[in-house]
Amino acid sequence: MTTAFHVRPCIEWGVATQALPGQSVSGDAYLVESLADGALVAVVDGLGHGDEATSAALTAVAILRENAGLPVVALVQRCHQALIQTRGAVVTVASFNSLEGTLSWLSVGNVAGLLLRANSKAIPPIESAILRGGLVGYQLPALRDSVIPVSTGDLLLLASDGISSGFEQGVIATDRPQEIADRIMSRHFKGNDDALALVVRYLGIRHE
Ligand SMILES: [Mn+2]
Repeated sequence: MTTAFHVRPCIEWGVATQALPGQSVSGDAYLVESLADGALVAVVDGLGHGDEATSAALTAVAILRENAGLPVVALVQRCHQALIQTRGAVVTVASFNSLEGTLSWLSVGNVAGLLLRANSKAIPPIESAILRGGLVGYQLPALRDSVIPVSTGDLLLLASDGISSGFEQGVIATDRPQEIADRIMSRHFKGNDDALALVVRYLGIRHE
């Protein structure tokens, strides 16, 4: 007997974006890409704003999409090579592995990354991506990913610096990711920069 498993995406997600007032395009961009045994998500903030920032951010997103199955360190290295001719960008990339139940993440610059644990007794209840100074396409710090266990229901929040810090406060973790992203934007948009909030809930392995 052969059994064909259809594996559904291991995440659900929502995103909210807002350009700097007066700008028609945002220099912030994101990626959500399903993998055979996981998913890659990222938020990219092109330096400055306007068309050149958008170009840098979209170049990075294209590289991430084309190479989504690679480890996050290799992804950032490839983005760096591709962005040398651009203004550069800051980026946080996070790769879920649903076979191992892990999240591997890496930040260059100041795109905030937080993982809110579904288990209210988890210690710590919130994990933060380690933010290292640098600019992809210009100057990379030493690249090392962090790998942490991830459990069904855990909530990953990625936010560009157009979102004020403390944005995780008031998040109702049981809400739909799109509702959470919209509320973060309405409450924490600074107004002096492009802003993007990506909210991802890990669902674990789901066969059907
Ligand atoms: Mn920014």
